Amino acid sequence: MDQQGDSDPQASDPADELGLPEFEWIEGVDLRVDDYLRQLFTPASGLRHRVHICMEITAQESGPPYLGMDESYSLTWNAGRVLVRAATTWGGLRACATAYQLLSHAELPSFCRIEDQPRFLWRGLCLDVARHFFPLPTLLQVVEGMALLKMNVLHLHLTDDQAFRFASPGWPALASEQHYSRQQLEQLVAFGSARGIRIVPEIDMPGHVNHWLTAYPEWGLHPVAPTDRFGVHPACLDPTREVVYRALNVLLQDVAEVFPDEYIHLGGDEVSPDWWQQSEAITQFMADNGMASTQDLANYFLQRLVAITQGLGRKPVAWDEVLHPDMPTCLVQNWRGVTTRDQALQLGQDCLVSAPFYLDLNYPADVHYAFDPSADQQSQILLEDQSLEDVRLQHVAQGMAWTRMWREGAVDLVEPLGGASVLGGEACLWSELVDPDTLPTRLWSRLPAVAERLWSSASCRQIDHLYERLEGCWETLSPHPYTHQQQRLAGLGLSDRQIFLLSFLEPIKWYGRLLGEEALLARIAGREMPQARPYRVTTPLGRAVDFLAPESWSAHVLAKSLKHLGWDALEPLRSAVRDCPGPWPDDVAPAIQALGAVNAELTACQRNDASIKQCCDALLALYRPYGEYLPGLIPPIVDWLRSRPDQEGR
Ligand code: TNX
Repeated sequence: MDQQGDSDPQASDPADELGLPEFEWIEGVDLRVDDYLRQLFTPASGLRHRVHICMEITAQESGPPYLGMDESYSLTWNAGRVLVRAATTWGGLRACATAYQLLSHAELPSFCRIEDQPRFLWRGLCLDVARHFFPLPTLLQVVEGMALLKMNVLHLHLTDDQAFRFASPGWPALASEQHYSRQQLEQLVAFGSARGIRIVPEIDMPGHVNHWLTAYPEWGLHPVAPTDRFGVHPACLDPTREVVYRALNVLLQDVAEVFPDEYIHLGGDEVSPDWWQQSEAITQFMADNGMASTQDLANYFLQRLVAITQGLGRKPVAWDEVLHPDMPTCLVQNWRGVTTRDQALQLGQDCLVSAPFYLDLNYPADVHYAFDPSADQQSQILLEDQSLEDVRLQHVAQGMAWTRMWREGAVDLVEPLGGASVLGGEACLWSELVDPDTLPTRLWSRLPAVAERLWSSASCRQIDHLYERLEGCWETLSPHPYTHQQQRLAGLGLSDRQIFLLSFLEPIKWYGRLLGEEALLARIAGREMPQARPYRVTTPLGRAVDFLAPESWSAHVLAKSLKHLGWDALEPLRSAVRDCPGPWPDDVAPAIQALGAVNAELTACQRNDASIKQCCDALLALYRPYGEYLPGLIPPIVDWLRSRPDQEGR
């Protein structure tokens, strides 16, 4: 690094002289970028450096963002001055995010130069706004955070069995009581556009339509009652009736009017074949049209739907269940394990990778980060298998192994057909167990890791520094996920000391919470038991487990200080356990007791009453779910114990 700026008085300005940055435009102001700069760099943004920002953007774009927009930029930081050059508005926006991140750091080199461009064109977040409703201000906050992470697609899963969040003028009875007005969606689209983020709507069909059929039963086969349960429902559209396609034409036209994006997501996931198989009229229709299976029928539905979508001048996206040898051109979103990506490419379909990026599974950030959307299938399968061995996922490994059945039909891809490619990927946050109040810890805790995977080069893999970089991102995101966790736990009436102890716990992983023990075991045994699931749409999400981040940050901090301080690092934890303050909420108490047992094992080990090996074994035996809680502090303590030089002979 060039040290020439060290003597520049501006770079070493004392804090009391920090003012707003000065902006300078070379050749014409790009209003969108100028607006973003002024939003980012306000007196409230707590900048630690006084700066002069000079922008040069060659081509200003006036329309909404689109797939393939040029997001490249260069940024030079030289002793208090930032010079940004970008070919387009989009690169200018990304440069603003980088400048903001850079300048939020306390320590800066006096000089640096960044040449930057995204690796993938599609860097999205799929947010399920159907199972739980997220009001417009929350969505705007999500877009704001995504922009800082240089993401560019917010995919809104607008409809599902439980609710329909889009108001279609053509079919007014579809919208649930809680839905977005046209004006709100336009506001969202406009804000996305201001930040270079496309809003892609999803209307999920022909399954996941229970709610639709409560309003328009004539589009299905049987009457249905509203549902507040999760899991696959039998309700399905009737793909043999023309009235259904006429209705969908109107509906998608209404959607296209509000959302300018080139793509519309048509769903297509988890279609229960029961209704179709049981209907004489449908089986007759299949026989008449030479369809051998309900997959063929689903593909017929997709063909009709894609034709409607194209008729509206739009392109279709659908979940990977739509894979079929005769499928129409459709961007495929992979979610059922890693192998559906290559099945899509083999069929000549472009693909989005999502399977490794499910944020609702409560996995640690590094697990997501390890997956590269373009890596060869064999190495991805290996990673999937390795995660079954990951000690942090052991408690759900049996359930995760169940997903190996998704590998059926996997292909050995030699060359994608017709130049099909991976356009990028999306993190997915399904909201059965997420509402606006629990969103910040669920989303921001790990989204930056996926965002970096989708933006940065494949060679960027420093897992060691990942958590430091995450911390840097959280400082700029609102709300900070761990501050939010503290606040919400305090809101439950818990004391500081209790919150300190709780912060070493995590919610259990995979679908452990959503399925509950009974339904989880039934699923593993091949007998799905939706009626045994513990949660419904109406179950309040207000217990400690709902506010705890998926990954214990206190455990990370502990891991670091163990390295420096050794046993002393454990003292705050151990003293908190010793004067374990009660009372505890019933659901938390067993996990807190487990922390007591952890403390007892550590005490025995420190006094040489137990060997390090015995202590590690005992700790790992304690590392299991206590209800919905997992003592997240155990793996780092075991790692530290095992790394101790004196372990031999003990
Ligand atoms: C499967 S992922 C679904 C969603 C659920 C999710 C979590 C996908 C395309 N479909 O309907 O929310 O599992 O249970």
